This record gives sequence, C-alpha cells and structure tokens, in this order.
Amino acid sequence: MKQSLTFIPTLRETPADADVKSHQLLLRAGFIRQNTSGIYSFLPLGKRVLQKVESIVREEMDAINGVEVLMPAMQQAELWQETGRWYSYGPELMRLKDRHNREFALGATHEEVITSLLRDEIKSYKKLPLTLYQIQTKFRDEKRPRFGLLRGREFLMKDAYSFHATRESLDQTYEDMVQAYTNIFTRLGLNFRAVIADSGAIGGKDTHEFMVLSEIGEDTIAYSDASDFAANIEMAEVNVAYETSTEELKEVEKIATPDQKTINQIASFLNVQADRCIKTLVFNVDGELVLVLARGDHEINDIKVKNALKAKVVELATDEEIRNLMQCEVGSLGPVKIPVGVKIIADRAVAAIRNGVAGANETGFHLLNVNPDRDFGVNQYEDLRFIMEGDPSPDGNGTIVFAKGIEVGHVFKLGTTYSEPMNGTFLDDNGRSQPFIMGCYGIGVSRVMAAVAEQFQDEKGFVWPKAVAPYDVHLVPVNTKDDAQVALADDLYKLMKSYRYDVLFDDRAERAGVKFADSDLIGLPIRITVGKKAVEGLVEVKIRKTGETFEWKKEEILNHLQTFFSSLDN
Ligand code: 9G3
Repeated sequence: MKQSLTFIPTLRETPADADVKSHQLLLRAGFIRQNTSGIYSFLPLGKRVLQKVESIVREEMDAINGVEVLMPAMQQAELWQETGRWYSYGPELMRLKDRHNREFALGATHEEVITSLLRDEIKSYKKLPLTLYQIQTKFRDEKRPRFGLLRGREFLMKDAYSFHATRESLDQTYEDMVQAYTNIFTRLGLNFRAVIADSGAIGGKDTHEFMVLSEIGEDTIAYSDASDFAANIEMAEVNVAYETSTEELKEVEKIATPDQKTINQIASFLNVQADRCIKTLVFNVDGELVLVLARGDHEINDIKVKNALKAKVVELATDEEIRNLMQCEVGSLGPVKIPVGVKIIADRAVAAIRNGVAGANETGFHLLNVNPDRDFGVNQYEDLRFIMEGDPSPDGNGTIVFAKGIEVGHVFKLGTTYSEPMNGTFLDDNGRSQPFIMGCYGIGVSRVMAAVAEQFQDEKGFVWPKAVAPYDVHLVPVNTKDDAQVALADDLYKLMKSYRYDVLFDDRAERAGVKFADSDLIGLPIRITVGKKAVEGLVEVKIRKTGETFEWKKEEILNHLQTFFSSLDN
C-alpha cells in the first residue's frame, strides 16, 4: 500500500488524556481514534493488526473443531428474562427499544442467544458435542472506561460456546480450549499465565483466566517461580506446613495495653513479632456471628471463610455487633473466654502458635502466652488466609510471586446454568430428555491487541511481532525526486508484492527524518531504505526489533526476506 493513498495520521506529541503507553502509541501512530469515552475507531493500521489477531484466533478455534457463526448484537429482552439476567444486570447492560417499543439488550455476551438457537435445533445426543464461536462486537456500559482499548464500552470479543451430552465431553473441550488459548497467546508473543480463577470451590478447575503480565493490569495473580501454577490471589489456596516451635508453654499473663488496637501497635508495644500475635475478627456469616482467627502477619480471605462455612453471605461484623457480643472494643478481641456458643474457626497457621499474644476480651488489655488447645478451642482449622509472596507454591514447586495481570481470556464450565432455565434439552441415548451441558470461552480480541501494543514497544514507538504487524515491510525511498531511487523502490515494491509480502511504501514527498521517525513509530518488523546507493543496486535494511542495519543487493532481497520471515520469533 502506498502511504500517499492510505490514512495514517501520526502525531508528534503524546496525547494528554492517554495514561498507558499502549493507548498513547496507538493514538500517536495513527492506529485508533477515540469517538467518545470507551468507544474507538480502528484506522487502517489498527484494523490490520486486529485482523491478524482474529486470524490467529480463528486458526486455533478451527483446529479444535470450533465452527464459526455470527449472532446478532440486538437481543430480544425475553431471552434475558428467561434466565433472569434482564433483571439482575444493571446499567452495564445496554438496552434499547425498537420502533414497536419492544425491548432489546445490546449484546454483552451471548449465552442466552446461542442456547435459544440450539434448543430449537439440537434434539439428539448424536448431534453433540458442538462448539460454535463468533468474533463480534460486544457492548458493556463500563462505569469507568480507561486505558484505551483495554477497557472499552464497545469491543471485539471471540466468544465460543460448547454443547455436550456428558460432563466428560465438556471436560475434553475445555482442555482443548485451554490448549488453543495457550497456542494463541504464545503465537502472539505475550507473557501470560493460565490462572485458576474458581470462585466456587477454591482450587477447583471450572474456570481459568488468561492473564498477560503487565504492571498496568487490574488483577493481581499469584504464580510460582518454578512451575506453571498461577491463581487469582483471592482464589489461591495456601499449602504451608507450619512448624510448631518447641518452646515450653508459659502461664497466661494479662497486661494493660492502653490505646493499642492494631496488630502492629500491639507487636511494637509488647516488642513481639506480628507472627506471634493472634488476630481475632468477627464475621457475620448468614446472620451468625463467628470468630475467625489468623496469625498476626496474615490477612483473612473472606471468600475462603464463605467457602469453608458453605455460607451465602459473609461480611465483617459491625463494631456495634462486636461490642454487644464480646463486651469489649474491637482492638482487644481474643479467643480466650468467649461467650458460650460462639463458633471459632481459625486459619491453619494459628495451630502452630506458641505463647502467643491475643486480646483479653477486655478493652485495653491483652494476654501473653496464649496457646491453642490449652487456652482456647477451635471448631475448624481451615485455609482461610490470602496467599502471600514468598509462600511455597501450593503445587510444591517453587515460591509464590505476585504480578499484575491484564485478563485477555476467560474459559468456563457452565454445566446446565443456561440450558436448565431456558429448557435447552436433547434426548440422550436412553431417549430421556436432558439439559445441554455447556462451556463458554472468551477472548477479548481488541483488548489482546492493546496488550500486544503494551508489551511490544520501545522509546521510538511500536516493535510489532511479525505475527500481527500491520505490514511486513516498510519500503522507504529517501528522495522522491531522485529517479534512480524511485525506480528501484518501485521495482522492489512490485517484486515483494508479487511474493505476497505486505508492503507499506512511503512514497510521500517528506524529509527523510520525518519518514524514519514515522517508520520507527509505526514499528513494522523490517525497513528497506532506498537511498544514494540505489544506483549501485544496493539498499539499506534495518531490523526494527534489534536496530541492526545491513546493506543488501537488490537481487538478494527476496532470499533475505524469506530467511527473516521464516523464523516467526517475536
Ligand atoms: C452482561 C454484562 C456484562 C457481563 C456479562 C453480562 C461478564 C457476563 C461474564 C461472561 C461469561 C462469558 C461468553 C464469553 C466468555 C465470557 N460481563 N459476563 O455474562 F450483561 Cl453487561 O461474559 N461469556
């Protein structure tokens, strides 16, 4: 494509309201423009990158027998009413009315649509399993769109849905999808982790998120530095063998600790380590007040409390409720001599505490030399704390490291969550009507493009991986008034195109400096400059990623390009 004919509005300065580097560069290099908050236009270069990401996604979906469809963005409200989501979603779900005043949702996701489509078409187990996918615009009215394409209100998603007669069949497709996602993000050169994200049973395997490691990521993940273990920090199980100290048990002592409330205040006031303190919290668990203990240097994970007690609602008790229950202020709570009938659960680390410090359940007093079993009982010891950096990895391999991540994919085992309420059934091999067993699998395609843009750049601009670069080669004649340079550039343009290279030809009558700056900003993998040595049939070549420059004879160019593009490194 000749640059004089296309549309690449590069900017000299960094736009003010873009606060992450991918957003800044996508604007500066003329890949996207914002229409309004969270809504963007893809300009030619941006569209070409998006197209390449889509192609990789399609290849990997097709390779596991995914079949592409396209569903409507306009979704009749009745479908969402069948699952109740019409009522459970708030302003994030965009809604509109047609000319007959009938209500619609603008598609935020397509579980209802695809299930309604298949319940009318699939009647027999013989037609299963079936995996359908689409690459389509989604609408979600985010409260705070930000970071450009990373969190938009209209974005491109690949969403796939699988339908099965058995759980084993779903498990197989789920595994295929995890592998396909691994292939996609690997081919894109992204530094990612497949993260256990189970909200149900901690450590379950019914949903995984794919996180690209990035300091601007909104999620925090805990991953092992020596295995592929990775989990959302709120989901990560803790698997530590706490060794019990051998010191002998001392007598409990009550001590005045005026105005010392937090663990750190107590620890410094009494000159003890936080890990010798017993942190006592009171939670309201489905209406019952429960004492939850942790070691002083650990944080309680309320999701783990909820799962351990199989509760519906778990929240911290109010100071009022605590005062009524314990007859003292929050800062003096402890497990010794608590009201009869109050349940105590504790994180496993508490069992190994010896001669610990705990609140005396008397405002302004604490107890020294408190020991589990001797001085207080615990109904249940459970894994209740947040995982921490430095913990051993739960899989036994390596040590936990925290990192910020950008969620680029999410896969779920849905089971019959949608097929039951929507009566999506088939006849099984005994002729009995069964609800479809389903899975759903998403990739934020436009978000992935931004994640690649975030990871692949340097101080001059983008350094696109070959797999998604908008063009393969940037062909730049230095002086468009020099016949030899123009002639050679034209020849090379035709030659490379005839060999199916995507070539961006900077035929503009601009100064060389402007052309080179734009070329580095746009960030194609390789630049061929036609300059003074055109008369000798020589061109200068620059590899964008390494900055290396070479001089190639024009008759060698095709061989060199063949070699350069045969290694799809990033
Ligand atoms: C909505 C709105 C926002 C939403 C949803 C529905 C997230 C919603 C979860 C999913 C699950 C999977 C298929 C592809 C992969 C992800 N945000 N989710 O259901 F109405 Cl406004 O989308 N869907």
